[in-house]
Amino acid sequence: MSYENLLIEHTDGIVRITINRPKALNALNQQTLGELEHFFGTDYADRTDFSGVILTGAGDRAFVAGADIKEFVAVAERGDGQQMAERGHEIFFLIENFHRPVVALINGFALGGGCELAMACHLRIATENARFGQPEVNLGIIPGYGGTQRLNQYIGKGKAMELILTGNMIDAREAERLGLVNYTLPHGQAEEKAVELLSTIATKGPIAIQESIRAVNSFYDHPGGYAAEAEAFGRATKTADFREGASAFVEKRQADFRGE
Ligand code: CO8
Repeated sequence: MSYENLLIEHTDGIVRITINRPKALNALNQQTLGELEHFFGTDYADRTDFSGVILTGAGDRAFVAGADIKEFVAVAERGDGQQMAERGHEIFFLIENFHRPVVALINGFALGGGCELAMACHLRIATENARFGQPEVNLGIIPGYGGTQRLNQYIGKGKAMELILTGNMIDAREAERLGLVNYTLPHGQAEEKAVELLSTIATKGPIAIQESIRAVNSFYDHPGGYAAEAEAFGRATKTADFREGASAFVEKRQADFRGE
């Protein structure tokens, strides 16, 4: 499979993946999700000729600004929101359980599915202009790619609830203070830090690294929460509020929610 929306580069034993849709602030459309699935689930699933992955977004404005809203408006017509969320969960589990460490290099907006993608990675390094949030309520829906589960894990229920219910964004320093990112650094230094961390990890036993990832993840192995999220996401995408929220985004206006 050739990649349309992912740039893949090998340097010094590290694979850099750049999500390359800068005009849409690197929003995750189905093609991009499929390519991530192929990279982590097939292409590189059994390869051992690299020590880790750096995942980032093209340009200097966004890591990933969420699921592609213009594309998923059609979910309201098709009625398959739950299945879409379940598919996203499976792809993000591939990243979370990948046999080599994956560092998200967050170089701008990490919103909705973008924040969820960063949280599925093993480590997160933010540049100083990075902004994080789960703004799905602005669209009349809820996080659907694991945000209701993983945000709790990183920052605790109280702050996770606040971010999910308000849709507010936080900056990189606040994200670091809350434990959502490992480091916040100026642009040039952030990538160096990612390389430094992966280089340190590369000197350890690869089996120990793989088993550590499995064991740490097993602490959070509560599939019921993800199923509940997918069901709730599916219900939310069947509402008039979602159609209004998505239309308002496309038309660049404030949404008028009726609770219907
Ligand atoms: N999807 C599609 N296009 C997007 C997205 C997106 N998520 N974000 C930005 N864009 C596009 C804009 O439409 C715009 O395109 P155009 O130039 O053609 O008008 C371009 O990127 C630049 O964006 P803006 O002009 O809006 O730039 P601003 O600097 O004014 O604003 C923001 C930047 C604040 C990031 C703003 O673009 C924004 O709010 N984006 C949406 C963020 C958002 O709501 N993300 C969550 C999406 S929902 C989600 O992720 C759910 C995940 C689960 C889905 C499961 C099943 C599908």
